Amino acid sequence: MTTNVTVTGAAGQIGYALLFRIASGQLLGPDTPVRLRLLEIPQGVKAAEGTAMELEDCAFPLLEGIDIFDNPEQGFEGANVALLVGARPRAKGMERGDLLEANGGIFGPQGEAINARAADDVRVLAVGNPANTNALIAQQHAPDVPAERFTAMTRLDHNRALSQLAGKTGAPVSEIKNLTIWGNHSATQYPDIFHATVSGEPAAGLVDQNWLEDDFIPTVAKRGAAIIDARGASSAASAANAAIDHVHDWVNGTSEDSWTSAAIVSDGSYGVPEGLISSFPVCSKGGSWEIVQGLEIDEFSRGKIDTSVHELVEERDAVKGLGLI
Ligand code: NAX
Repeated sequence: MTTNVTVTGAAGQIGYALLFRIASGQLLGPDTPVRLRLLEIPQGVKAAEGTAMELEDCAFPLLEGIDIFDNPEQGFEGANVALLVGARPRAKGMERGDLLEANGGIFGPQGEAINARAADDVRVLAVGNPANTNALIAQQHAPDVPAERFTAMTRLDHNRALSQLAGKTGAPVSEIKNLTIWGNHSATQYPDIFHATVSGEPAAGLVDQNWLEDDFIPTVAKRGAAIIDARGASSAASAANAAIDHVHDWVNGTSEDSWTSAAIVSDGSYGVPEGLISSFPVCSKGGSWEIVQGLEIDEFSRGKIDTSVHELVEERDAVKGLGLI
């Protein structure tokens, strides 16, 4: 059956890196035809049309159609997968409250449109920043959609952490299992190696605490800024790749031998307040994310998790205070 995939911010740089991979079958698998629904603001429609022309020129066998919209109701009509990429970036001198408010103006109406128009099985991934809180805003505006269908992306952070640990230990990425990103997709996130293994060995035994605290954690958490510094533009292909990984695993299931990370609605696990959209160690089974339970959290990790979760609580309280949820 054809799957309708709505991508917001389709004319942006992540959109450009994402759409061709969706159309080629990498999002949902080689047997699933897709219909793309590109949602942009009016100023972005012409560029989205250009991208659509290029998509046509690829003659992807799985791509059954492309439609472009500048209003959310039409954009989310029948959506089975909704990738919320378009967001309001932080302008110079913008306070956090202004940023949250501007994004509330985007993600609130999009949540309502998803509630009213999307398919019953819709799965939503917020990529646009602040991703966790944008996902929360959308979720709160979609009371008829099960809350667990709203997620935010920390898979890029997860992949960055895999790659850093692989580089340090000299092992291939495929040998690293059970890393976790906890908390917010922000500089407070906590990449946790204490349950990870490298070729079956506990990762924490292979690296020292100084490297962990002074190198690994800040490198992963600040990688986005380092990319901007080097490239003169924010991560795009790697962000698109992570969005593909997230949705692919959500729909098709994670492998038996490792978990991954995703920001999903908390059920109170690991002391994360219920209802927050926070990153956890997760597996996907039968098309749903499940939080990996029963991990021991030592004092160091507890402090790091609490700091990031506290930031999410503050963001939630701020959007509540602004009347956005
Ligand atoms: P761009 O500025 O290249 O593109 C954003 C696009 O969104 C533009 O075409 C704009 O017209 C469109 N847009 C804005 N408001 C919209 C709305 N209301 N409806 C539909 N479209 C709208 O940004 P890009 O580099 O593609 O990044 C997109 C978002 O991803 C940003 O918020 C960015 O911060 C976030 N990121 C999130 C990451 C994550 O790991 N969660 C990592 C990469 C990235 O930084």
